[in-house]
Amino acid sequence: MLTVHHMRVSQSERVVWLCEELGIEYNLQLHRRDPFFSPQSLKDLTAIGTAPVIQDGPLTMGESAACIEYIIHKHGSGRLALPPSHPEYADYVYWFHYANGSLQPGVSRLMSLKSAGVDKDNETFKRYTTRMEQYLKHMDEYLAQPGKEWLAGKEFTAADVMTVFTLTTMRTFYGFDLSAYEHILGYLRRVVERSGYKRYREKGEDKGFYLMIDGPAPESFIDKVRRSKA
Ligand SMILES: N[C@@H](CCC(=O)N[C@@H](CS)C(=O)NCC(=O)O)C(=O)O
Repeated sequence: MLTVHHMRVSQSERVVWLCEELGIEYNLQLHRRDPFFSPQSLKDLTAIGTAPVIQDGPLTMGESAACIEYIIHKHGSGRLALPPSHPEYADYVYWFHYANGSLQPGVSRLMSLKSAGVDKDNETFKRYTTRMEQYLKHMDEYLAQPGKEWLAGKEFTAADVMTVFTLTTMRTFYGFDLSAYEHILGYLRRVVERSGYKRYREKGEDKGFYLMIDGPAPESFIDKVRRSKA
């Protein structure tokens, strides 16, 4: 049986959500941050020690995109991936890779600069802030087009599963503002209505955690910690 290791409030939400959308059987192992990074129980599983991790027979594997492709093709009969013959195949491949190739690194860079105490007026900070705005505007413009309800058009796919963490939960680590992106906000409202997403929130024990689908920037974890120490 497939085992999915999920660390609460982390990128591994993608894998739990995927399994719920596919409706496959899996064994869920929950981990909690200790206090911010991975607990020893996760560190022991892979060379890098980050979440997610999946186990399937002799296989133990991390890296969300790899876990998602593996599960779709080994356990999901290819569902939620689009085949090359599909008219929206290029959109599917593009947005699937955009998630961890551009969008997530875009926020991670800003989070790292902020946690290192770099000022927002710093040239590098400003350059990466502009780049992040470009990433979001690009996605917003795509979703504004007729027939682009999801990132691969009319069908919900794994490209959506890859992307939503960065637009929601990640905002607790770096609280960026989505107010200017009405089509992204509309998209997020559709996402959270999905029964698979609701089941992930329940089973992944992320339900008590504030759903970050509103426009204004939520207070980030870094700010909360600084405020509590002030
Ligand atoms: N590119 C990796 C990133 C994994 C990653 O950095 N996960 C974070 C959770 S959001 C983590 O485990 N952080 C804990 C740590 O670095 O100790 C993926 O997509 O799986």
